[in-house]
Amino acid sequence: MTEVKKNRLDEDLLKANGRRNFLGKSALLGLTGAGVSLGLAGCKDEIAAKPAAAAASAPALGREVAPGQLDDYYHFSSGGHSGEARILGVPSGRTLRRIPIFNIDPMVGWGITNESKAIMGTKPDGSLKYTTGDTHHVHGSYKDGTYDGRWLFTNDKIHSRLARIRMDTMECDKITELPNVMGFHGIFTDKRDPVDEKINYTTRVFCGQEFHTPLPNDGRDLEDPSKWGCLFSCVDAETMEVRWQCRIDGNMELVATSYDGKLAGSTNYNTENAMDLAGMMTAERDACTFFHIERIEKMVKDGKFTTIGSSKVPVVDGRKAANADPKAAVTCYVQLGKNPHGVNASPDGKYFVTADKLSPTASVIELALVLKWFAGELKDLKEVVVAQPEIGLGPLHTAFDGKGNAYTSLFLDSQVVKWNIAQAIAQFKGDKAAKVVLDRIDVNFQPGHGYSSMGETKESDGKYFNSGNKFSKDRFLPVGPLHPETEQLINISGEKMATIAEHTAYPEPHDGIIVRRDVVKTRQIYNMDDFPNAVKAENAGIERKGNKVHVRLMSQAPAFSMPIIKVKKGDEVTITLTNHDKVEDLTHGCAVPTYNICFIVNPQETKSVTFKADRVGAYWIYCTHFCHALHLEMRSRLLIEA
Ligand code: RUQ
Ligand code: CUA
Ligand code: CA
Repeated sequence: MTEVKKNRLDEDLLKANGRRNFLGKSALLGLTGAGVSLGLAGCKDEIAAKPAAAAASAPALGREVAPGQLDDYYHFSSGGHSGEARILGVPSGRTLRRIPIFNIDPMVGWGITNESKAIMGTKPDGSLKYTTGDTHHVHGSYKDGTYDGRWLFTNDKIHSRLARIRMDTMECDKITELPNVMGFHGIFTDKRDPVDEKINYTTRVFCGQEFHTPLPNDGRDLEDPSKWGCLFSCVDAETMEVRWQCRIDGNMELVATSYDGKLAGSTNYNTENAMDLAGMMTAERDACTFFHIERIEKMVKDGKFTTIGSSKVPVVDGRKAANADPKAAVTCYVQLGKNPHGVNASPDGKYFVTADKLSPTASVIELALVLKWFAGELKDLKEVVVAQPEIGLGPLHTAFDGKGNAYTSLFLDSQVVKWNIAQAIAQFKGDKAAKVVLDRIDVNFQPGHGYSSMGETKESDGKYFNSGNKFSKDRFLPVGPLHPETEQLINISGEKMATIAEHTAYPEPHDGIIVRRDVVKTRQIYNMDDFPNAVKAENAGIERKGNKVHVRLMSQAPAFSMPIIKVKKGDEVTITLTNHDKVEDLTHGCAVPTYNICFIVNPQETKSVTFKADRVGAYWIYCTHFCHALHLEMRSRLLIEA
């Protein structure tokens, strides 16, 4: 068994090293570029090595899923600048599917078929508007405080887009571009309506903006960044239209929502409104910005908003100066440690926990107190922070086990730390005997996101924790300068954490959720009637209108419905293909040489492509997806005549 490399430090070692409460600015400048190297240098100080599954108190939770057996959980993760989302099985770590969203995927034909291009967005000439994307976070839709298996949402940081994935087919069905936003990073679904009792499910998605930009970004204020700003956007989960935006001071990174639907919060590492690295680290403390959803929507209803540039989306003022009176405020800025990163809602619905990144602390914010402040019943906003335990260096994200414990990733320490929220609150009140930190485990190396099974729901079950590690160094066979990342699965069901599995991940999954398998109800095959352009026996064949030729094709193993298709040079050819096979897993492909076409049709599915027949000759249209003993014979001749 591979040994777990012991690269850092126990509590005493940290103390002996004289850990600072808050790292100084000059030290931090060193950290940001070389911070990685600080952590990695640590990796070399290998102390003892212990077998991965040594933790005695953890009940057996294996990774083995026997052939023919199914995993207990789905793991939905983002894919970073691959522009996709991914599905794995937990605990096996088996890759189940990739979901192309902002990228082109020739296997399924995403970005190639007319239907997918319409979702991705095209320029007037029909070509794709964007072919790149950077997915960071995947979150599910909720009902009654837990996943309802309806939708997943993910962001594109590059072009500020929000995508929705339907969970019955695991395909993206809508993409919305946020107006006047750049650096759309944090995203979270709401868990219910703040007012209407009956709406106990997700109707909104909240989106945070990380990069300050001129408003609007039309060439004005280029030299005057003091006028630049950041917008918090609310998107309607059903229509995917942007409902409203709220302008704030500072910026936004991660986003969390409360279980009662009343509050959303976003970490704000650039309260300085700075434009460069040094400037973003001048303040000793930054903030978590809270949004009072009901009041923002009331202001929109009452017409108390502006608009920016050509966008019609209502923009409410959430900046500090406009929100000094708690009883009327739509936002408040709760002070935390320096440059906070993650913010996560505890499954009991009581707290947001932030990871303070450049401070060695997490901050625990009691949501009832935030509401009390908004009601004008709290003297000092500072009182909403009810704990600030020291947990280790470079805290980034926190997950929960539903038993009152939190698990925070420590980027610089290359560890995951388990700590108790109630004990942290007791310690903050002065209880010297409080035992806050309960366990630490080394991960390999530099963890970013960590998340637990059902951990962001009321059904948080405290079984598995996935550590998404940003560096793998020498843990796998070398494959050139680009290394894979490491996902490590940790059993958190006992007192001590135990690493039970690890697998590689193609860069760069950021965040994920681990969803119980019974929540997910997928279709086995498509329904032909859901496709208005389905090709059936009665409309199959070639239809010509001027130089527009429509080829309506059917597939049924092992043949396409037309062995010969004749068109003329200069024709605009549309091929619509419906797969008439009804057997589960019987997928056909369709490739057209020279014309750069490749896509698949699943059972009872219809897709189409359009291209200009600009070269004469014979072209074999063939099936790319192994479907039958005569799969190789499954082809048709496309003859393009002069
Ligand atoms: S962020 S490693 Cu894009 Cu989710 Cu924290
Ligand atoms: Cu049809 Cu292979
Ligand atoms: Ca800062």
